[in-house]
Amino acid sequence: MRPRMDRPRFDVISIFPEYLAPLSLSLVGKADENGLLEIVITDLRTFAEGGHKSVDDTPYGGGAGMVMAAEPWAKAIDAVAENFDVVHELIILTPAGKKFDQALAYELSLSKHLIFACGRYEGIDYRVTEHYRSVPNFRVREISIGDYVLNGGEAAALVILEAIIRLIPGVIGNPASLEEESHSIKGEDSQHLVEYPSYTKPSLWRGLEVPRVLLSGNHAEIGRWRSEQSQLRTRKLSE
Ligand code: JEW
Repeated sequence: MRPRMDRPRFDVISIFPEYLAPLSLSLVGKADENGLLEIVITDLRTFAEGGHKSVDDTPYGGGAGMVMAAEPWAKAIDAVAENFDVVHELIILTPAGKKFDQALAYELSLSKHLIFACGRYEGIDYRVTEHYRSVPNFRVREISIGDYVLNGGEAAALVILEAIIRLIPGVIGNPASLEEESHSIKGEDSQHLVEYPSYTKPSLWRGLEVPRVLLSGNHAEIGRWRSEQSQLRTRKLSE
């Protein structure tokens, strides 16, 4: 019997399943425990053949390093997809992918089933991407978290999962904080405002005072000051 997809499901496939352990902690882990969503980690090596359970091989065309073979990936992806009669968003982490941003986090937070394929070495045989682009009910996205070098997709998957899962209704206690953020989404260009600086008690700490306006209780003035600070910081970033 197919499980009813009454909550979003997140599958993560990796040869380092222990790297994904943080997913059972904090906000994300609590959302899992509370039944708001389901996260399942799969060890790719479970789907490797032979005594060595090898998942990689030398690259066609030569060059340094190893490439992850297509077949273990296809077996793992088919296995996590077969139980669910929904659209499967297959997220392939790769530095050659589309840069992840908040707009993409919102879009992905509406999905019922996300599958994260975390490669290692020189990445995954590209035919995995090509193949699933032609499989019905699959939508394939190649995503990067930024222009820097990582050793594999696991850290990228953790970042993307946290950004998506906190947008799922019920995961964050205070929807007002989501509301406030949604203003920073509009304008997909980099001209949107960054946050103003925040302070808490004590009002004097190591000789540093909290800006006086924040202690004034004048909310109109506080609002103006914060918006001015956001603009100053935004301008500073683009210098
Ligand atoms: C990412 C998956 C799998 C990096 C960012 N970096 C890099 C790189 C790698 C192999 C070949 C060429 C470049 C390492 N690597 C990954 C890196 C995702 C893999 C192997 C990645 N987002 N996602 N910034």
